[in-house]
Amino acid sequence: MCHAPGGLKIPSKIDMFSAMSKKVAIIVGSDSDLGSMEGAWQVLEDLGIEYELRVASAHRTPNKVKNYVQSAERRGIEVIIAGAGWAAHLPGVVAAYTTIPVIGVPVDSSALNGLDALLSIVQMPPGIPVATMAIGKGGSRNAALYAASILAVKYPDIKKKIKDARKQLARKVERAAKKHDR
Ligand code: C2R
Repeated sequence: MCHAPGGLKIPSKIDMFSAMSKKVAIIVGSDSDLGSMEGAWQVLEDLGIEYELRVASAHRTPNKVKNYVQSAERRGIEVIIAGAGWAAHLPGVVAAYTTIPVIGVPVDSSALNGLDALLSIVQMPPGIPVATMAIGKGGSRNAALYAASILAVKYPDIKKKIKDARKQLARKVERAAKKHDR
């Protein structure tokens, strides 16, 4: 950030470059979802994929959702992950405002433990699809991996990182097998 006369903050060239290189946007319906959703940014950070995170609600801040999604498309975001609990309309509404692929994560924040959110996200009527992950923390990690797979079609370095992560996962299973197989 550069400081111009009058206290104005102007993004430096470096800021502009890193903002442009952000490929994934994560939107959560409430800050109460952050605990369930943190696996998404942990996985993206492990894979070295730039992302941005916003709290915005289709129910409570509909204009923010619309403006943010439209700006994300203009700025070159390539995949959006949207996580919400209860009657989780957020991922579907996000998908309505863009042709960027949207991955929905049902958050287990209600008395129905996320089953309500799962059905709200997965049962999109034909026309505006949302790729739906498992409920909760596992789903948020898979959302990031799925986002990486979408990006890997275009970016060979991301493809290699996914393959390396899978090899690591296999090694973990083998280590456990060595310990327990009998
Ligand atoms: P609070 O904890 O803020 O009351 O939110 C959020 O994702 C959260 O899980 C409770 C739950 O409401 C969800 N929420 C949605 C939407 N906005 C908030 N499902 C939406 O627009 O779909």
